[in-house]
Amino acid sequence: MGASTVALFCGLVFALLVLHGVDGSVTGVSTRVVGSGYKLVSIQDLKGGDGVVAYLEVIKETPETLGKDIKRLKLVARYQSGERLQVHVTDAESERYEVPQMLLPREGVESVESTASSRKLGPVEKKGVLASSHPLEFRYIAEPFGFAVVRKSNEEVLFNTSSPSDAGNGKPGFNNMVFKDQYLEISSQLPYKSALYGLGESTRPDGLRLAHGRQYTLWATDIGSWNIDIDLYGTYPFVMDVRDGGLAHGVALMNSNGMDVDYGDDSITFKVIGGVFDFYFFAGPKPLEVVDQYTQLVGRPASMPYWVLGFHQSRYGYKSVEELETVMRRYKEVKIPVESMWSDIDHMDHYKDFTLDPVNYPVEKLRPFVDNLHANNQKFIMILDPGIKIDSNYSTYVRGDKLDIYMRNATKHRYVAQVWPGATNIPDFLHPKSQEFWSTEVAEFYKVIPFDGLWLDMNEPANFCGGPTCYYPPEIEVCPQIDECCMICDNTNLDRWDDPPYHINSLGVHRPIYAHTMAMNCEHYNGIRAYDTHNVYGFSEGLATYKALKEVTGKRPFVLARSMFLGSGSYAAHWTGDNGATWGDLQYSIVSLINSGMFGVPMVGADICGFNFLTNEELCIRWTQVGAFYPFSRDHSDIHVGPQEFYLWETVTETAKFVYTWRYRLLPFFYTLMYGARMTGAPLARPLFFAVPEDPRTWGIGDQFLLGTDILVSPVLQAGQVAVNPYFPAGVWYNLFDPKEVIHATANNSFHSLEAPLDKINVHVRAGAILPMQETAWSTAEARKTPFSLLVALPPESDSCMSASAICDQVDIATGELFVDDDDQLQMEIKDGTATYVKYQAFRGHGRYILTANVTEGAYALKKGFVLQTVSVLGAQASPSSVLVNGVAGAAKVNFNNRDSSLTITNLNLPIGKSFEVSWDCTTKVALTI
Ligand code: MIG
Repeated sequence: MGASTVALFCGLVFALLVLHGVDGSVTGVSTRVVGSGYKLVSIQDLKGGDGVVAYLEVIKETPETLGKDIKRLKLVARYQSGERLQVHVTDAESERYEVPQMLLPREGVESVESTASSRKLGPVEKKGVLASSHPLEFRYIAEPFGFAVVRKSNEEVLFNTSSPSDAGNGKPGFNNMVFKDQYLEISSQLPYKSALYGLGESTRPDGLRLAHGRQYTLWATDIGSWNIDIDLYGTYPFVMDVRDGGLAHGVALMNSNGMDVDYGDDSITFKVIGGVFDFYFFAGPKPLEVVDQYTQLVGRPASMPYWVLGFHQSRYGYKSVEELETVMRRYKEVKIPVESMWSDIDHMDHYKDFTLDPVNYPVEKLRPFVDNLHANNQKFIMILDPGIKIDSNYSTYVRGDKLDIYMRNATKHRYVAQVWPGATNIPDFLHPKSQEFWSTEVAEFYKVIPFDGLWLDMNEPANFCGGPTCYYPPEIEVCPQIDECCMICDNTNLDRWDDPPYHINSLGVHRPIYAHTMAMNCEHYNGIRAYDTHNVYGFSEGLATYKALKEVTGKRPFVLARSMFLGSGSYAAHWTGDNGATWGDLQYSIVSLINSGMFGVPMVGADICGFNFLTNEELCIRWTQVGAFYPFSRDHSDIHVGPQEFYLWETVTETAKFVYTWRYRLLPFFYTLMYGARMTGAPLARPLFFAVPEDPRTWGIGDQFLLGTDILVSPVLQAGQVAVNPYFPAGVWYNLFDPKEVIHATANNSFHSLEAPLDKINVHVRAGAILPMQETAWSTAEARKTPFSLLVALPPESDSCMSASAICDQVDIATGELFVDDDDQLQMEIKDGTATYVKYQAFRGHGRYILTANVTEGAYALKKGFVLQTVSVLGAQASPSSVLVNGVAGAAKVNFNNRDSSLTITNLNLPIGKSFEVSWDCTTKVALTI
């Protein structure tokens, strides 16, 4: 592969609209394939006028090292609802693999119909293809063919596959879309040093923004996430792009083949080893709108049961049911609530799915343990690996064998992988009968142990061997080393699937892609190869597991999965895999959470205190402080390291008791955020640039996160550090734990240095927020039964509106919301009888503060007897002399705390399911100053 291509652009093309930065050198990663690209031979409007269908022909073939060029391509560009533009390019003559519709249902392009009349083929289509109401515009040039996506409101070019060589910056241009059977390449020009995000999954020491000069490889890989900058478990070909001024858009490439994405100083290049180009452009322009538009396409995040928000304890290496009991007892002794116990592969009989070890985890002991958990409102989650041990005495295996749902190799024999149980077959979750298989296994096992959720590991899928030729020599009965390959593999004569012409940069060493997974020439029931579906294997297992749980329990399922893809978040939550107990891993965890949220998987957490390597007290203290604010909060560790339950160190215990008390009080807030995620995709944990995209200083902040819009978490992430200097969006922020500490941030005064002694984490609440809360308890179910309260964070010194003639009583000064539901219902949704939604608003004017609740579908909350008892107001001035509840004085108790200027109104007894109004007069003090 040579440097870059020759582009015979003259000055007349639209591409000139995008001349950005002129300096800077060509970065190393962007080696592009030399080619002359394609030319447009015909283009027609789609019936309905929402786009075009075009045919392209290769101008001059590129060298055949990576295979022959596909001669004729068909391109469909379509404006879609949801502020989305699709650009789909495939072979004009024959069908190619695309992400299966059964996983990700979407409008196909096969059925598009064009109008009879052709568009004129000028050298330049200056106007582009207009859909009048759409915020984006598709433009193209005919030869060499290139397209651009333009934001109409400001004419900004968001994506541009043509880059003139004479752009004046001395850099070679590109116009060489390459389209071969096993190699697709396309580049887009970007502003110099653009701000991009996304392209997961990997661990990012560079921070939140994608780093110029790096190559991001997307290939589902079973490798510990303590390894930085390499392709991890999941793959998300999705980019968010923030431009000067703060306008954001998104780009998703709906393609599950392996790919390298090169990010240069002023370009991005996708190098994909199969499938089609199926780009979706999301117009934004707010970051949250991008996520909204993206999750409209790939699916909204899965609804979560309430208990998922509790604290979870897990460990690989709990030796017996007795040990589980001890762990639960010790947590109880130190008074830390544990919502659930997790069971890793330890409970299995020789690591076989859906079995119990008869010695250490016999059903006679495990079942009472689980029943007891349930009696205490606690939960039990069990792990599953996809590999099914080949064993004719193993009923699960036999049933799968009968249904014939296992993957086959190129010679149509069952493919044999080696995982924990030894030789296994791998279920084909695309097989029409695989759902029946999986649902049956889940149902049978559920009868034995009524688990509350399933945890999917090893679903890249992992294989301790790998490649097309591995077999067990007959003399080997049991592997001497359980997690190392003990099959014989001779991977010298590989076909073009196991050894494709282009080697993606897997693990940073261009290792063969069959390594550590099934052979690439393995086939699904319909002949589709693992080569194409590898990156959606985890998705397919996640979907099957979700459906199985739904059928078996009849309730809202909970699935936690490791290997994910665009859209997996509709079925599963995610943990960041095998991180390490290092300060670096603690830091990177925040970027990983934020990224997962952007990918449509907002229920996410990292193993608290670290999975791999021995943790230590200081690290575990800090990690616990942050982990209590992760959307998904779980302590999990490896069998090879010592235990790390919170009760093992007094300091960790103390800090955990403090932060989890707050987490449990905030459960209604967290759950309402999750409802928001379900409705609009909005992540729970968000980066600061979501709040202040117009301030470029926020673009790189990856060591703090917002929960929704109202809580800002600014943790210590380094050893020995006892101060932080976090960024605050302009406004007033109260220390959540000590509201006398008030931060006044302005655009010019954003960073505030704060003390952070070892026992303290800085968490702030935004003035303008109303947080719904309850009381802490031993479990989320018990917490749900406690009285509700509202934390109303008012901007302090509320002044100008206090005169009787004030005009601002129409504008709320604080808002919040609450969603409560019966979480046995499949989805979180406002529904008569099973869910209630309340909007809270605070106003001021005419000398009074007014807090209102507006209820939608109150019946559920009324039936449950949910009651609001207390309103705590931060930023109050002094004690009010009259508090009216629905216009009536007297009932409530009022207390003003001088120390932190907080006002507590309690004994309210207001049903959550009924709208209300509480008001109090502003103080003489303020009134006099007006
Ligand atoms: O090969 O099941 O990421 O959470 O404890 C290791 C044992 C397999 C990897 C998972 C980890 C889990 C472990 N698993």
